[in-house]
Amino acid sequence: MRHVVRMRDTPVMASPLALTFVTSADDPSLLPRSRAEVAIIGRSNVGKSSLLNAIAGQKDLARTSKTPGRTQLLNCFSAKSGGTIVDLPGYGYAKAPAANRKAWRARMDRYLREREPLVMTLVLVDGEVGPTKLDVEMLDWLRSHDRAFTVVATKHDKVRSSDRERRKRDLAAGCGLDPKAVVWVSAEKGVNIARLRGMVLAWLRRAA
Ligand SMILES: Nc1nc2c(ncn2[C@@H]2O[C@H](COP(=O)(O)OP(=O)(O)OP(=O)(O)O)[C@@H](O)[C@H]2O)c(=O)[nH]1
Ligand SMILES: [Mg+2]
Repeated sequence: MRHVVRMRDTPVMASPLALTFVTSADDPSLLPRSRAEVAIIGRSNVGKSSLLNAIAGQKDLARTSKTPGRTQLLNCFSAKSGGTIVDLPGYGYAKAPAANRKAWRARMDRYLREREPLVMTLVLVDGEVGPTKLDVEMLDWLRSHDRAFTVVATKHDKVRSSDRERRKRDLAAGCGLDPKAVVWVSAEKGVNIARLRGMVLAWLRRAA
């Protein structure tokens, strides 16, 4: 697969990745030019905005919410070191009207298919819940369109330590991956955030 950066090969980055909010766009064509872009995608409430805040070491950079479906637009942030990160709207919010879900789907397809600087899509999967049907569909879509992705399992702190080994195996198997390919994080407790920052920095340094 293109653009694979393995966790063990990348330096950890203890200091926050300096990010600045650029724009919220409802269409990918309105996003700024970028050298390289990393996208964050996952079901509603999985912890996308929290992860972005943790990477940036800022509490309120991306809005987080207990109300699912909060992030409706493509929220674009630029890294001081170059490149951009996009926090994408969450999928699978049951209460969203069908017309909204359809519009979301079309927007995502267009973004993932056409966004030229996109070098890596982080697919967030809830570590407590495991991959949902929509997560698996998203992974299948990315595979069939030959788009590079990395699965990030969130909320590591919510999985009991006695369950973790089994959960790691099950979550990876549900995603069709080797357990070593999945990055487990906790935005709340800072687990693996420095490692993920190092990986993001490495991706942003690559030209698309
Ligand atoms: N315990 C725990 N809770 C978390 C973690 N990350 C996120 N959460 C909580 O999960 C909820 C959803 O987090 P968000 O970051 O807003 O999720 P999101 O994926 O951006 O949601 P949408 O924007 O609606 O798609 C919030 O209540 C967060 O506090 C984590 O690592 N551990
Ligand atoms: Mg969000």
